[in-house]
Amino acid sequence: MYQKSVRVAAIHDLSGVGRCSLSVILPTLSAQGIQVCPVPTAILSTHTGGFGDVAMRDLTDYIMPALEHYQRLNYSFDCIYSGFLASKEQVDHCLNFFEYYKDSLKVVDPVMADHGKPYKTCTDELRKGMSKLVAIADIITPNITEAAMLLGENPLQPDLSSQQMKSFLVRLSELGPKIVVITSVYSDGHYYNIGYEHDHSKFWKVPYNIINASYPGTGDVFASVLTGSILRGDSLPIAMNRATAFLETAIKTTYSYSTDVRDGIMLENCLDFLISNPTLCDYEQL
Ligand code: PXL
Repeated sequence: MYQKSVRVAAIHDLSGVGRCSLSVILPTLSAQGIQVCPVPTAILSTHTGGFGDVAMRDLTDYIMPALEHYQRLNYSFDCIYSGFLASKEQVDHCLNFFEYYKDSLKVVDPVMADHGKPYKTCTDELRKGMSKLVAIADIITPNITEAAMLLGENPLQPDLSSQQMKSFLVRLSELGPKIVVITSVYSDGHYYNIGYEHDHSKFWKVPYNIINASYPGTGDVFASVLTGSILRGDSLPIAMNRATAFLETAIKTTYSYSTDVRDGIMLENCLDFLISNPTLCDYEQL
């Protein structure tokens, strides 16, 4: 019997080395039983985090013809999921995707920055464009630096109280998305991924242990596991739990091998966790 799989159009770059963007989004969602249709925004030899001069081909003029082809085919997607964009023009192309597939789940990962600093490729215009995408999204998944940038606050955020965490979540939701998840939030000696569901007025947090290394691509993996989990019907706190637990496993596995951090997390060693899809319930209310 033919079983239709859940299908996602993933609008992200393809970086050859460094395990980020489509290189991790494809296996992560596939292991969760989701079909990924990549719409590459750019092709890069490596990510932009520490490998020196990158060979890059900007694919700005590819996205609209790809959308037009899918329109001619009357092809459907259950979810449109955008991330790293290579130019400000790509914001409008993503908006066209989101507008055409208006009944699909709209996930925007506003990839712009980390650890208090914008990525080299993040211009002021791209930052403004990301706010437009956030405004039409159902779900957004910024890290704390990106969350602060979207709200016009200092990208370097200090220790946050529960009230401040809730304020971040609510103010981002007021920009448009009904579900907001912020990663890498530091509060009172612990790290958390935090979330908010506007429709249920519920706040969630999932704590995690931090290790002394920072790997690229972890935000992409987090957002992909979260998206896959929600598309499979999990609740928001369980999806946050699954994404956090998977990353904790993958990061600790990688750290044990003392690899070059620029190579990212050893995803391929850990995919069994996503395939077996264990029952989880380790979340807290914020
Ligand atoms: O993981 C975010 C990301 C995506 N794509 C490219 C990047 C980065 C982060 O550095 O450089 C090209």
